[in-house]
Amino acid sequence: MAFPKNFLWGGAVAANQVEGAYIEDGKGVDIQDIMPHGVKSGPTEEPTPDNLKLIAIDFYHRYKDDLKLFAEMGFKVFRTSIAWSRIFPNGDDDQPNEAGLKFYDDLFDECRRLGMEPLVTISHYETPLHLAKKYNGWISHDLIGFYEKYARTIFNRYKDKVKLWLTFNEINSVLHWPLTSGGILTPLEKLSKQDLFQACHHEFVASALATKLCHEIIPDAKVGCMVLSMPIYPLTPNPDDIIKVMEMDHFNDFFGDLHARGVYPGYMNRYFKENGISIKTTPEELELMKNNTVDFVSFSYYMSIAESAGGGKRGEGNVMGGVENPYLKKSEWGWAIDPQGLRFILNKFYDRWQKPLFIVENGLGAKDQLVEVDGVKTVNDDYRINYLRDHIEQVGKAIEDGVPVMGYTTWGCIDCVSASTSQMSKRYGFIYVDRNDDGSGTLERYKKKSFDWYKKVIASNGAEL
Ligand code: BGP
Repeated sequence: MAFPKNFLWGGAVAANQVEGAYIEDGKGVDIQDIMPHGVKSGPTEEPTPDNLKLIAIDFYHRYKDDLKLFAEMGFKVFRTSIAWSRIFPNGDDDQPNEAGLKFYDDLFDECRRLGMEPLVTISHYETPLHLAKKYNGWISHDLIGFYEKYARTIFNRYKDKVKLWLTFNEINSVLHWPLTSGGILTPLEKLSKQDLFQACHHEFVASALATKLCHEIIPDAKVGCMVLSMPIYPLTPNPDDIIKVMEMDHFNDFFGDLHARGVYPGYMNRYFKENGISIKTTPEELELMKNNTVDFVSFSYYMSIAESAGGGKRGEGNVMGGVENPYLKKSEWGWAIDPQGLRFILNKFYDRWQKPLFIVENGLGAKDQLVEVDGVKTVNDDYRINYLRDHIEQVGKAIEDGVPVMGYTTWGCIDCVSASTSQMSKRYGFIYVDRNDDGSGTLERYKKKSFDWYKKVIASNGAEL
C-alpha cells in the first residue's frame, strides 16, 4: 500500500479530556468543567465532583510518561489542544497566565525531544466559562478579538515548537452542540437561526484571522480547519432522498467551503434569504476570509449515516445520528461502522476543495476488559485492531485514488473522558487507564494488545496491518 514516506502517523487527544488539573496553576474554569454528563444534560452552575474531566486522566502531571509511550509506538505526530483558559483564564484578561504558557512549553519541548511533531488545536470544545457567561460565547462579535489575542499569544510563544495548527475542532458541530462547540449558553431549542449562523460567521472570521496571523508569525507553519465528517447516504434511489441528502450535506460542506474557498456558497445565501437570516459583516471581514483560506483540511471520521425524505428508524451518532443503514454493524454506543465511508469522504473532500487532507480523529469507542496475561495486565482489544485496520486500508485506497493525505491520528490514543457522554468506559486508547465512570481507579496505565499492533503499522509505514 502506498503511504507516502513522510506520512504523519500518530494519535490525538484534547486538553479537556485528558489534562485534569482544572484550576491548577492559574487555569480558569471552562465550559467542560460545568458539563459533568456530556452534551445530553444541561450544564451545572459550578464544577461538581462527579465531573470526571476535573481530574480526567491527570495528563497534566503524567504527560512525560504518556508521551514516552506514544514515542515507543513510533508516533510521528501528537495532536492535542491548548486549554484556552490556561492561557487566558477568563478569556478576556489583559495578560496571559505565565504558568499556563510554561506548561505547554514543556509539553511541546518533550514532544519534540521524543521525535513527535505537535499538531495543536487552538480551540477544542473548551471555551473559558466566563466568555460563555458574559458574552454568550461566539454569538458575540467580541469573541473574535479575544480569540485573536489568544492565537497571537500562542503563535508568538510556540513559533519554534509548533508548525501544525488547527483553528477550531469540528467547527460544524456548533449547529448541533452550541454550548460545547460555540460556548453558547442558550439551549439549541431556544436559539434563533440568526444567532446561530451569526456565531458561525464569527468563528469563520476568527479562523481566517488566525490563519493570517500564523502565516505572518510562523512562515513555515501550516494551518488547517477541522470539520466533523459524516458521509450521508440516500436510503433509496428515490430522487426525493437524493435531494434530501444534498440539502443535508450543504450544512456540513459549507464550513469546509468557507475555509477552503473563502466565500459563502450560493446554497447558503439562498438558505439565509428564505429563513430571514442576515449575517452582519463588513467588506473587510469578507476580504479577510477570501484572502486567508487554509493550507489543508483536517477532519474526524467515525461513521456514516443514511437519510430519507420519508424518515425512518433513527440511530445514534457522533454529534448527529441519521436513519439506520441496514448494511452496517454498530459499535456498543450505536455508531455505524463503515470503513469504506472514509475512502468516500477523502475522495469527496479532495474533489471539492483540492487541498491536502489530514485525518485527525478516527477510532472505536468500546468497553474494555482488563485481564492478566503472564502476570501482565492488558486488554485483548482485537475489535479495536480490526476497526483501525479496516479504516487504514481504506486510507491506503484513497491515496491510490490520488488523494493527498498528510497523516492519520487515531482518536484517544490513550483512554480519556468521552466528549459526548463524559464516560471513562467509552475507551479508544492503545493504553488503558485505570479509571472508572464513578471516578474510582488508580490512574495506572497498561498497554493493550493494539499498542504493539499500531507500533508495527507505523514501523512498516502501513504495509503491515
Ligand atoms: C469528536 C470530538 C472528540 C472526541 C470524539 C469521540 O466529536 O472531537 O473530542 O471525544 O469525537 O467522541 P466521544 O468522546 O463522544 O466518543
